[in-house]
Amino acid sequence: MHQKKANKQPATIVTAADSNAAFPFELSNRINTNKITSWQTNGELKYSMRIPNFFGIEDLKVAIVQNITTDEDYGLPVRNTNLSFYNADSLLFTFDEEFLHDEKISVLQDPMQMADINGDGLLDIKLIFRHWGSGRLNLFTRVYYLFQTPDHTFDAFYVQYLMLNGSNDAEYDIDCDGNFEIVTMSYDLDCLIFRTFNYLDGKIVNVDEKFDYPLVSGIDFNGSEIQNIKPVQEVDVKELKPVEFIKMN
Ligand SMILES: [Ca+2]
Ligand SMILES: [Ca+2]
Repeated sequence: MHQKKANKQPATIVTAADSNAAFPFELSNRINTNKITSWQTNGELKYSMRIPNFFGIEDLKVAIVQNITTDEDYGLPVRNTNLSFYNADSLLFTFDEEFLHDEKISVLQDPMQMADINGDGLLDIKLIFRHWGSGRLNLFTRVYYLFQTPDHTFDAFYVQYLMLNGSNDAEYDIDCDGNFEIVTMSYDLDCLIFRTFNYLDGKIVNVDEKFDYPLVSGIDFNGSEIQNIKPVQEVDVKELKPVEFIKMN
């Protein structure tokens, strides 16, 4: 029986004492991704890679092309980037600088990962672009999820959340149904906030209600690392900034 929750919904409060893991979802199945770093370079500003048989018998080809133009107002160089995905040699779509904050992209630093995130038997793609800032800014990460569709193209989404240094995995199968939950981390009201999302029927849907999320944890930051996790007061979920997955195609 579904019951409407009260407005002042206390989020689940996490403390480090709950388990040996820092957060409860870390006890769930963590996704096992293949990191893909085999970029071929064709000149300093062009990179490509081909993943054999990604779409059944067809290959996935990914290409990054950058070019330098001059800023009209200040005469400074501006790097423009296109990121394109192909089924074999047939172009599926291109992300341009509207979505790619060009100067932050480094194919050497930003691994592309491959896994069947939603458990439908079709491989999916995740691209991680870290913010090149200092301190807490280092945790801000732009992530692109490309879910393969049965007709061998993608449903592509963009989201921004926080990632700890050295961590690339945000997908856990909390309810063991084969569809990995995307667990986003954000920083709001001086707390770490964890939310859960699934790719379902071509959309990204929030599934916090299913898992009694969001999880809320108090933290101390030491530079860009979380130093300490401490209990917090109840948080009004309605006051939290939403985490938005933006459909890109
Ligand atoms: Ca899949
Ligand atoms: Ca699941």
